[in-house]
Amino acid sequence: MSLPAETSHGLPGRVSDTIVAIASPMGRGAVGVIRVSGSEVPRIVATLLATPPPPRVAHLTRFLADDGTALDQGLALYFPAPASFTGEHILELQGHGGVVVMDALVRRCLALGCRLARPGEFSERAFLNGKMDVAQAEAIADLIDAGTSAAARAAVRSMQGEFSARIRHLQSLLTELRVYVEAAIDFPDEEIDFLSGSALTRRLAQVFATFDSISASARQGALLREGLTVVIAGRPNAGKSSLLNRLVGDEVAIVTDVPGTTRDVLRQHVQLDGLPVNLIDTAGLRTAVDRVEEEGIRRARVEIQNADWVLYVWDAGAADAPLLPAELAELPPGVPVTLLVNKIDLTGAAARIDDASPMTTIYVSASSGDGLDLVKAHLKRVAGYVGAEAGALSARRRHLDALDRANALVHASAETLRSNRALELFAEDLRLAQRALGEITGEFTSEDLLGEIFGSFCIGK
Ligand SMILES: Nc1nc2c(ncn2[C@@H]2O[C@H](COP(=O)(O)OP(=O)(O)OP(=O)(O)O)[C@@H](O)[C@H]2O)c(=O)[nH]1
Ligand SMILES: [Mg+2]
Repeated sequence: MSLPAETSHGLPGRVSDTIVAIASPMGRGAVGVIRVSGSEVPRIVATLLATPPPPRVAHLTRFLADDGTALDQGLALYFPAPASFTGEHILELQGHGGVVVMDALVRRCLALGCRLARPGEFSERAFLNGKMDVAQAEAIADLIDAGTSAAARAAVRSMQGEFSARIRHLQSLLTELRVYVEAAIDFPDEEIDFLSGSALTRRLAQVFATFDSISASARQGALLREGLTVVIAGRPNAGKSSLLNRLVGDEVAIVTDVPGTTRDVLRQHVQLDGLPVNLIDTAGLRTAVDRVEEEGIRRARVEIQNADWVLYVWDAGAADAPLLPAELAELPPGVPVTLLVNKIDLTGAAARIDDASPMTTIYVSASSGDGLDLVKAHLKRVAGYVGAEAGALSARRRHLDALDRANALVHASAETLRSNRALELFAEDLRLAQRALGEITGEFTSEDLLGEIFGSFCIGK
């Protein structure tokens, strides 16, 4: 795959120094892998290996020290440029995975003119040489980090270029639209036809539908990768820890009838049909009675502030129900909240979900487990999770942001077009939308952001 000629990141297209890194995990292992990439590789092959390996064939040989003795014996794989992962000459050594032997091989490569690779530098070179785009490189990192098999499958799809291909398809739809609009600018006599005709409406509808379907797949992928952070909050004794225990299926939190039992923030990871959820139990919110509780409540508020979703637990038997709205109003604005009315086993109410505004209320019993399935289904629904097998593409927040920005630009611009017929503005907004999409693949990504993305990868990748 080739990169478009116009790039904004200004990184050099060719990097010639030769880098080395241990690509396998640190520590002892049956096999340890060392990767070398760059222009010096042919010379290193000639000096380091007892016998020269044929290109792209596993070759058993000795890896030599400077005095000609063997440092190790193993497989050498030589990939001459450009048919390699980075697009440069690559030598991969599969030796014995001991700390000392791996270290000796790296030192030998350094002595032969290599330098140590920075984190993600192999992937960065692959990107610079047009071997893959940034979204694909990120998908490799996501595959390595995948915590569930659903997340891994989504990462493989993106790594193979499915996400990038769909982004490029969307870009080409925008290009067609631009060509169409620019033709209307050049031939103003036909402008009326252009605006009133159904062709524009049809094209726009196609663009918006494509935006929606990519966003949906990407959102699933981001969810699978990052999960949903759900904070359980509420007054002391409302049953927060009991609820956590129920959702986790284990007695992880201490439950007593003493108000103020929980002080530390408790984190538990659960999966709802493949959707990773970080559940956080917190100290009950009230005026603290001592310094320890005060700190617990402060931490609880920090967690609430950072939550994707808050489950606010309320004791169904609480005598001061009129105070509830004021309590809810104290929660930070912008954080979505669902009210859980707990302990319905005491009031005799039925488990149910009430989707009325301003917030959904679910009636549950942490003791009996009634209504917990409603809570789980509700969380999956608000997360927009449609199931592990729904064709998710591994994606990151920055991808979703770029998609949303591009989508908003086209939407807003189409609106103005209808009211004031400013074709030039419309064409310019389409160009900006294409640029936003180009940030996903790295076509238009600042050098700083690229550095940040690749710098978060592991060494040897
Ligand atoms: N009957 C009944 N009792 C419950 C239910 N949920 C919790 N409780 C009881 O309520 C008391 C407080 O429960 P916790 O889960 O510790 O409450 P909490 O909200 O974590 O309290 P703090 O940690 O002090 O903030 C315990 O005695 C629980 O057994 C429920 O659904 N029904
Ligand atoms: Mg508790």
